[in-house]
Amino acid sequence: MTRYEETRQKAIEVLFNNIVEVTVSGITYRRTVPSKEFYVHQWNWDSACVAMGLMHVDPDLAFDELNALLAGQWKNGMVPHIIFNPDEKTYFPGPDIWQTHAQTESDIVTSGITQPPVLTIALHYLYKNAPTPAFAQKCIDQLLPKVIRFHEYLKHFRDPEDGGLISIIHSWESGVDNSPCWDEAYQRINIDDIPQRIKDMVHYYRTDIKHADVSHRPKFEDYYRYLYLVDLFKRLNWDSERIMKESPFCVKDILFSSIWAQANQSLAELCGAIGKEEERDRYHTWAEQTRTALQNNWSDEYQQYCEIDVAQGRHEVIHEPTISMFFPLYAHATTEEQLPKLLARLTDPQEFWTPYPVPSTALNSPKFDIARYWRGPSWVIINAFIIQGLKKYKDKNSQVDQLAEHIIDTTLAMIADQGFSEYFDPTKGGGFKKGQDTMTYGFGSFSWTAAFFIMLYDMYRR
Ligand code: 9WN
Repeated sequence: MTRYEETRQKAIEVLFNNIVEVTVSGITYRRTVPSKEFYVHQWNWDSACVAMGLMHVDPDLAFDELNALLAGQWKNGMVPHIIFNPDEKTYFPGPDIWQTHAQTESDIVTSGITQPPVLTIALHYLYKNAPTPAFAQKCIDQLLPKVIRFHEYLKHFRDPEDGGLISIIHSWESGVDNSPCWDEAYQRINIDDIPQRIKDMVHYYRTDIKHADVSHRPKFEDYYRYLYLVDLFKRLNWDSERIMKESPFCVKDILFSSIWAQANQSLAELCGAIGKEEERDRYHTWAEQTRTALQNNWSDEYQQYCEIDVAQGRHEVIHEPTISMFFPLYAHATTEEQLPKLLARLTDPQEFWTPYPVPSTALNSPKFDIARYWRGPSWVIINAFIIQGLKKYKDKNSQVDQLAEHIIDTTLAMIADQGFSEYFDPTKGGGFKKGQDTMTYGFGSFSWTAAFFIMLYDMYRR
């Protein structure tokens, strides 16, 4: 067996080991947790990525993963970012903090915000690779209607201006929780104005730093703000319209919107494949609209796509040098003019072209922090999206395919050498000494790291 075949085998073990069965109101759901070391519930975009990886191993497990995720859908169509396991009490903030019971369609307990709609892309992946016509039909009958409702929710509540870009109301929705992108927007929530009871709650209940190195995780000030928003939304009775108007954090997110564009593209193709032409055209139009909006958010001044802070009627450009700027590649939104400019940044060794790319924040940014969560380390999920984004341009620019191939090599090597960590030191590369240096951060035996190893290996190297 080759080294990568062995790693693939280990990846399958990681995934199988992270599968749990949860019974709610007599129905048993089979789903994967991101890591048993800390993330003991089901997360939205993690599960969507895992479902695609599982599709290469056991399609029924892939189906169950999406089915369990969509079972937590809200009455208004939102698919929450966490579907809780009521038997698990260690993760903070748990269901008692969110108090969203009245919002779900079932007795399943969830968080009250969402995450990038990778799940639509996953559903399309399951459908395209269905082992039997019956499997494909099950995807259409049981999952597609719920995914359509999720899209209608996002369009209606998160793009009320109908401009194509999605607003997020909490940085947890972006998936890149403490990215420098959010620093300025969060400054608006003055730490001194946050009630002491929220700070006390964070100090008393915060569990992540009991399990992980405190220097790898978001800071206390971040957590105060995260929980301040949760508390506010709860006081607004989880009314999406009011939250959009009143939240001090509301940002048009490039990463989320890029996934949204591809999700609409996937949904359009899926609807087209089953003869739903009206729906196909509708979601295709949405995909196009978002691509145009992303293109228009390119800034010549900052040489990147920029988020926009739109909280309470503002319109302020955010231009932090982070991996979010590469996501329009995945949306297939990057224009011929923008492409070389974007690639110049990706391949700059001072910025993103490190021995183990792609660092979540540019190396030369004053905000780069080698070990802290989304402020420096390389994440496999991000690499996987950037690789697939670059691959969309391989016929347009000869350099692009080489870059994608390089990131595939480094990503697979990083996992084969270092294991299935949550995130990795982007700088060590060849200088890494086995047994002496550490390159891995966050929690171990991580599901999406394993899932993407399987996918990237099977798609590009097997
Ligand atoms: C909050 C599960 C999730 C990922 C996110 C990642 C992290 C949670 C946390 O873990 O967020 O949602 O507690 O830190 O930032 O992208 O989905 O892996």
